[in-house]
Formats: sequence, C-alpha cells, structure tokens
Amino acid sequence: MRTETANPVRLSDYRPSAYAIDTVDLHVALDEADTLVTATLALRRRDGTPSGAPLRLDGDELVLVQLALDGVPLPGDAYATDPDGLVLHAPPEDPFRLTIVTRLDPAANTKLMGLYRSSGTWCTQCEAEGFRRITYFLDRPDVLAVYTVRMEAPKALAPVLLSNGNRVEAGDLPDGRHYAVWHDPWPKPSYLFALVAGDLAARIDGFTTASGRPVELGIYVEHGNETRIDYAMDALKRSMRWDEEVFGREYDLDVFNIVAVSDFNMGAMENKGLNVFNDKYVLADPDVATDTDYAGIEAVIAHEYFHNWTGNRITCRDWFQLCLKEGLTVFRDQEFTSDMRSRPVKRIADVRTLRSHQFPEDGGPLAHPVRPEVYKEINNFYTATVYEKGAEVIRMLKTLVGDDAFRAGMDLYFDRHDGDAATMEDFVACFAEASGRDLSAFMHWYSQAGTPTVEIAEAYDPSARTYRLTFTQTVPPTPGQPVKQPAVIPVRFGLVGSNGADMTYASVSGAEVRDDVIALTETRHEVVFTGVSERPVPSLFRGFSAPVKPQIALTPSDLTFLMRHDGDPFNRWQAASTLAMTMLVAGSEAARSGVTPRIDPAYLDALDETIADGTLDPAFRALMLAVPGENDVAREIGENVDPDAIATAHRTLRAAIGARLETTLAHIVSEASEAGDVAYTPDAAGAGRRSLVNAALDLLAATGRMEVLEAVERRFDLATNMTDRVAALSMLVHRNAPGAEAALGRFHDRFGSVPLVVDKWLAVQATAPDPSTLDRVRGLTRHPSFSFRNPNRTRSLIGSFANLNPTQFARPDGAGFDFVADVVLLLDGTNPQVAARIVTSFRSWRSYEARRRAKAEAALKRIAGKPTLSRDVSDIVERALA
Ligand code: B3K
Ligand code: ZN
Repeated sequence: MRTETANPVRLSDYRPSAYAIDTVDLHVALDEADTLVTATLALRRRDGTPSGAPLRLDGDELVLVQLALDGVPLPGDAYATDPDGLVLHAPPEDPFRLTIVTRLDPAANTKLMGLYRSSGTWCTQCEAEGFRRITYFLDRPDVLAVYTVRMEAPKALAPVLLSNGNRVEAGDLPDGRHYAVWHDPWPKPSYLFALVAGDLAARIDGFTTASGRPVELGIYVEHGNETRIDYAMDALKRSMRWDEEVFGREYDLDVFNIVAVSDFNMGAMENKGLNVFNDKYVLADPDVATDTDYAGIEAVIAHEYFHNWTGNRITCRDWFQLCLKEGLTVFRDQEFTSDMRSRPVKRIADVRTLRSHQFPEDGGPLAHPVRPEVYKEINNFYTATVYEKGAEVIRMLKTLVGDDAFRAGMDLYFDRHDGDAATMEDFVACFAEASGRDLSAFMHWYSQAGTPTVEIAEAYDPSARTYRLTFTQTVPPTPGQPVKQPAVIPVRFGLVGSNGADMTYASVSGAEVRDDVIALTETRHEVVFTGVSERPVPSLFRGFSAPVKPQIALTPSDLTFLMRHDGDPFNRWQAASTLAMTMLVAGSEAARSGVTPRIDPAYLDALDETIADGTLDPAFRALMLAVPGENDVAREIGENVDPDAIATAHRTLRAAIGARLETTLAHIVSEASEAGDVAYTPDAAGAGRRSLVNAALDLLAATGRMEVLEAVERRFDLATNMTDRVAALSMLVHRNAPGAEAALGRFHDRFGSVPLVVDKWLAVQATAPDPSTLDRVRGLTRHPSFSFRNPNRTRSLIGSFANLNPTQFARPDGAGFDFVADVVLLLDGTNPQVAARIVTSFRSWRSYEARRRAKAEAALKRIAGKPTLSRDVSDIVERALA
C-alpha cells in the first residue's frame, strides 16, 4: 500500500482526522551539513474513532531517524513508512506522545517548500503542505495545536533565531552554538508554522494597540538592505491601525516579525507572528523601487497582517475553503489600499487585474469554482479565481446586504468562529443572520465556475414615461459543469439624464431594487422604471458591482457621453475602455485583411477633454489613457486569435491617440519638467503624477517621432527615481530606439548588483515586441545576473516573456512555446511549483488560430510526455489538454 490519501482529493470526502494533536514540541538543531528535527506530538483519539485505529501521518521526502511512543523507541514492525507518510499500526487507547526524529538537508531543498536555505538563511514555507517535509504530521488545516519551538544553531552563522509567538528563552551553548525557545499560545494549523535562522539585519520598532498592548515590531533583512525597510515598517503600522479602526481587530501577541528572503516561491506568507516575505515585497528606496513596487509592498504587508484574523485566528477546515481566508483577505487589503490611496483608481486597477488574470482562467480549460470541489495538487489552486474572484464575491455580499449588515456579519463571524477551522457555509451564515436575508442562492458564486454574461436590452417609452431594462444572464459551461444555475447579481446603477446628472424616477418593478442596486436572481428580469422624463443613458454595474461580462448595445455617442459625465468614475473609465475595445477588435480584423482600421474621432475628442481636465486625479487620467492590453483584446475576440493582428491594431490606436492628443500630452510632460525636481514621495499623489506623465510620454512615443525618443533618452539619464527611469528604459527598448542597447548597458552597470532591479532589466527585455526577443531571452538565461534557482529572476525573465509578450511567446513558428516548454521541463526537476505557474501561460492555447494552436498543443504534449513529471506540472498540463 503506497498511500491512503486519495488523489484526486474531493471536498465530498472530507472527514475530520481520527486523532487530534494538542501540542507540538519541536526541537530543531540546525547545522551547515544537516539538520535534526525532533518533534514530540501530544496525540489523542477523537470522539468516534475506534480504539486502536491506525494513525496515519503525512510525510514528504523525509528521512526517519527514530520513532518513540511515550519515550520508548518503537520496533520496526510497529509502524510503516511510505513516500507519502507513516502509519502507526496500533496506537494506544489513551492520549500518548509520539516522538519523531527526522534528518533534513535544507541546502539541497530546491523546491523551497519545508525547511530550506535562502542566501545562507534557514527559513521555512509550509503552506499548503510543506510541514510534512519537516516532520511526520497530520498536515491539514483542521488540526490545531499549540507549538513550542526550541532552535539551536551556530551563533556565527545564525545570530538571529525566530519562530512563531513570543520568545520565552535564549542562551549560549558549547562549541559556538546558541539556542532560543519560542512559544505560540494560539492553537494553529501546521501550515502557519515558521522558523528563521540567519545572520540578518533588523529594524525594531513598536506599536501600541487600541487597548494599550505594546507590540514589538521587527523587520529582518539581509545585510546591506537595512536602508530599505522604512516603507514596509510604516505600511505595517498603518495596517495594524486600520484593522482596528475598520474591522475592530487588534493584534494578539507581544511581537510581530517580518523576515525578507530572496528565494521565495510566492509573494509572502502569513505564519503566526512571523511573516516570511519575498524581499520584493519589503525592500524599497526611491532609487531601486518603482511606485508599483511601493504599492505592492503596502498591499502585501497589509494582506499578510490581515491574515492574522482572517486565516490564522479563524482558519480553513480544509483546502477547498481556501477562499475563506484568501478571498476575504484580498477584499480587506483592497479596502485598505482604497482608504490609503484613491478608491476609484484602486477599483479600476483591481478590475483590470481581474479581467487580465481571472477572466482568462474562468474562460479556459483551467476554470474552477471559487471553492473547488476536487484537486490533484492544492498548490495549483492559489489562483486568481480563489483570490481575486473570491474577493469580488465578498464585495458583492457587501453590496447586497449593505454596509451595516456587512460589518455586523463580520463581527458575528469573528465572534462565533474565533479559534475554528471554518467553512464558506459558516461564513455566509453570519451574513444571512446579520441581514435577515436568505443567501442560499448566493452560494452559487462559490460552487459555479465561469464568468456570467449579462445581456441588457433597453427601451424608453416617451408617452408612458417608462424606461425598461431587460437583463438576461447566462453562466457558461466550464470543465465538469455543463449546466448552471442563475447567479445572484447586484447591479449598481444610475440613469444619467441629458444634463449629466442621475435622474430620478417614480417607481421601479421587476426585481428587488434597494437604493441604487438591482438584485438579479433569475435568468431574466424585466425592470421597469416609471416617471422617467427622458431617455436616460444607463450606467450599469457601477464600480464593477459584479464580476460579469455585461453586454449592452450603447451607441458610441452614449459612451462618449458617459466618458464625460458619468458620476461614477469607474464607469467613466469603463466607457472609454469599451469604445477602445470595439476599435481594437475591429482593428485587428482590419489588420488581418490588410485594411486600415478606423479610429472614432468622437472617442479621441472625449478622451482629450478628460485628459486635459486638470481637476481630475492624475492617476485616474493615466488610467483613462491606458487602452485595453493585447491580451484583453485576445480574450474579447475569443477564438481564432492572431496576436500579430491585435498588436497592429493596438499600435495603430495608440499612435492615433498620441497624434490627436499631442498638445494635451506634450503639455502634461512639459508642465512636469518645468515643475522640476520635486522630492520623491511614494504616496498616491506622487505616483499618480508620475504615471500620468509616463503614460503621456509613451503615447507620444507611439507616434514614432524621433525627437520624442530623444527626449525619453534624456529623461532616462536624468531620472531621479526608479519609476521614471524604468518607464523610460522600457519605452526605448520596446521601440527599438537607437539608444536602447546603450541604455540597457548603463542600467545594468549601475544596478547589476541589486537583484530586484536586475528583475526589471530582465523583464523590459523579455517583453520587447520584437522577433529578436526570443534569442535575447535565451541568451539572458546564461547571463551571470540570472539564475533558474531564484523564482524572482525566473518569473521576471520567463514569466514576463510568456505572459506579457503575446506576439513573441505565440510566434507563428512555435519557437516561443517550445522555449517555454523547455524551461518548464528543466524547472520541473528543481522547483515544480514555479514550473507549474509558468505552464499556466498556455491556459488560453485553444483560442489561437489553427497554426499557433497546433504548435502550442505540441509543446504541451511534449511536457505531458516527460515520464517523471511532478504532480504540480502534470496536473496543469492534463487539465489544459483535456
Ligand atoms: N497564504 C500564502 C500563499 C501560500 C501559497 C502556497 N502555495 C500567501 C497569501 O496568500 O497571503
Ligand atoms: Zn493570502
């Protein structure tokens, strides 16, 4: 028998574990050569488990040194090990202690799961199933235990010893070694365990909670990065305060530590009291970090901190409930950013991310519900659907029940489930109770995959003064789910009158309408407004009130009207986007047939007016200038996609904008340079100004005028911050400017020793829409600044190429696909999680035109054909090909 753990794992098979673990005593002896872990688990049979029932513990690539029961070593026939774990055949009837000694080689751990070394620092990553790579355990989120961790290490190599909770003891040992003991009073699942040991620099600060509890805050980084901690520390304090003020949640330990490491598979990890971060989301100063980096740090610091309540104090019963903590925590970090920065700008940015990441997932072979019902490899479900769509679902819940009931529901959830491993049903029940509403149909959002389409027809009857909106929704079939139920869809709306203001009406019927929200619950609703004095322009799904694809045939003049007048900034932006999308789709068709695409002058006029409006937030204006990306257009077209035709349409539209808006754009650029050197501040206002100027320059450069590129090169040389510098570099490289190569060289000369900046240098080159890019990327894999062992480097070069360079990844000769497939096969042997992430860039392969489709399929099949493929990669390629 190899395993009792079924694969695939199904939600319907969930059973509580037969045994519980109340305490874990971990003794970790760290050494250069090897590491010895002694785990003592206090186990007891759960009610209902027959006495003597075998105990099965999870394990992965472990070397067992010794196993003892209540202090007595066990004979070999008392237990059995296999590649997936260990079985104790006949555990005692009464509570017992199991002591397990395992030997690890952290330096050889290239998967970066479990205990590994990153630039000489020992660190851990346990979510989802990494703890079983440290010791045998009931490695599942519903087994909550109190941990005490004693770590020992050579003092010279690891003066800093950290784990979860509070430090209760420390001291020196013989032979230059020392130790520390950490105790975490809060019962937690194994995935939240962490330890860090290394020679790290620290910034120590403090925070006093609302109720007066002092908390020591520490941020630990590799030496040399001490000067880049301030922003993260400030973001942490703001997050702590915000969670108290907005959600009434206080921190609950004496210390909160963050450690930044350079080799990390994901963004960061919310381990109790000891967050471990990819250093990309901690380190910043204006010379090396862009505005986007600063915003990312603020959001990820907040996200991980917010997990302390949504994830740690209340955790998930099983991994199917991942959205319980992730969707909710993303929602919370989005709200935080909205409060710290601009709410409309944040909303537009989030919707862009949702559409570019989640919509293609939902519309392709990897589609799955926000709460999946089956998985082969759980690490492949940390997806845009679970995170971003999961956050949208929470947002809809708030829209439907209203702000007050939402807050009451959250309070009830914290109150009722503190200390629990909970489910989505538990969560939603709190809102049903707080609002008095039946939310059973709302649960379809958790169980049904696919992005609903909502078709809307409108009719105004001037004699009856009625206005009718007919909504028809379709939830498309997705893998394993051919038939769908109608979703509950909140439509926030306004009826915009000819004076630009929202109109009033006498009554409304045909659906539940509360305030400015229509709740669609059926496949079809006819909503009739009476007392409507003129035909309004409908502004629907304001603030993107539901993650759906609305289809309404508004005329171009309706859309330019909304661009100018909609009271909802999101829909002003959406109107511009819709118009641009229509032109891009038509333009791509035109490019295929060799016709020059038509650009609507009324759109350009309305855009010019908006951009010239100095009363509008510069960040908002920058977003208005950003037309849908090439991948967005491909998704809209949906089938028989030709990325080259889309790129042509995209270039043409952007050049037309650059030409028509030249005066306005040039004014924005010159105004900024006249204002001269304002000291850099990474806040929303500064970032917004820079984003507008860079967007303006990029559009001017799109006209292909040489003097613009010369100005960009000067800007590159004179830049006083990384945002402007890397924006200029990218314009030069992506337009093949004469100075591009030299600029790349100067950039590397100056920043080649800062790995996070090297990432930008790699990404700029990998995203150049040029036939030479593939060769360049191949060459860069051999550059001394690059390493496949580092996930950040790999994502910057390979991930950027595969996801952000549509014409070169999908070259018609298939060479781009082949290259990425080679990389996936290579990485599969060392870091399957990163390999699996990269292979998802093939997720829309079926929508290509026939030639590219065949090449992509061949590349996927070649990956699938590798005899020893990891479960991570095989899971994705099998689903992609199914
Ligand atoms: N919870 C972690 C992600 C873990 C991913 C495991 N493959 C970070 C986060 O979402 O906050
Ligand atoms: Zn999270």
